[in-house]
Amino acid sequence: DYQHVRYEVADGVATLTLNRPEVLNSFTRPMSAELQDALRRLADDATVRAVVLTGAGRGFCAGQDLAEAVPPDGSAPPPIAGIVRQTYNPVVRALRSMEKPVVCAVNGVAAGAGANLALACDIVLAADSASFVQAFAKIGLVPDTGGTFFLPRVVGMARASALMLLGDKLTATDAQAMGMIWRVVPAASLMDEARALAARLATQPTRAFGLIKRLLNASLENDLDAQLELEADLQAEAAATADFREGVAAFLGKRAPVFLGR
Ligand code: T3D
Repeated sequence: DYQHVRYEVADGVATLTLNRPEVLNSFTRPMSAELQDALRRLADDATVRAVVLTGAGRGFCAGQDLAEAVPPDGSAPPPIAGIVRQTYNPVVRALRSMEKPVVCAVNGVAAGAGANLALACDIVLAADSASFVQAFAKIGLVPDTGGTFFLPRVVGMARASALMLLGDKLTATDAQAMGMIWRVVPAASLMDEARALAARLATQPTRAFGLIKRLLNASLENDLDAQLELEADLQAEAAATADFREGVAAFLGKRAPVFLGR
């Protein structure tokens, strides 16, 4: 029921595909609205225990649709602060607060907001043909979509600065080498690998995964004492789950655990 996002669920795994391939899945407000709606649905759907985010066609996402940002007919562009707050910020928040793992399958170029969308996901796989571009400064903008928050934390200030100031295209292999993404895979097997990874995650203790995400989010800003306290609190939540009881019983019984995600 979406026009610009494909939404498929099978065996506990949801696949969201940005679907404007003719413009490398660049973001319009309608596409973002659909993505936000899809992410809300997934967050609330207990049968979904892992998510794959990818793009249709040869690109992953080329960031803001520049024809929408600066209408070719000369009409006034919409106010940008509002666009960033309504189009990008809620997507980043939804990905980070989603209490289930999101695997990003970067199938091609990820530019501007598209590059930073990938950084907001939990595990990033990229096709060997994919690339990452902090394209913003090339058109006189600053990075958004959480990029100035995540990129220096992920690759360090020196690399983040050069990537954002120069706007050079980074190959998937270089992105992996600098720790920006989890793994590069052959383009032909990207979706199989991403689905297999998500399928594996979907059989694991989903509640613990949600709590791990909460801890990792908090670790980006907490000091050690606050983080130790939060670990104690969330460990209590994890230990109260049926999956914890099952994990221990399976270990002691020398059998494979069957986690139900609760
Ligand atoms: O402004 C605001 O609202 C604030 C929010 C900002 C967030 C942002 O993301 S700002 C950054 C916006 N994105 C960019 O500046 C990237 C622009 N695109 C590119 O630099 C290149 O297209 C790529 C490096 C991504 C890929 O290059 P290439 O050579 O593989 O493909 P291409 O030929 O440039 O693009 C293919 C088609 O997609 C082409 O259309 P055509 O000629 O076939 O009709 C191209 O115009 C279109 N396309 C690519 N990116 C965008 C786009 N159309 C609209 N907006 C785009 N961002």
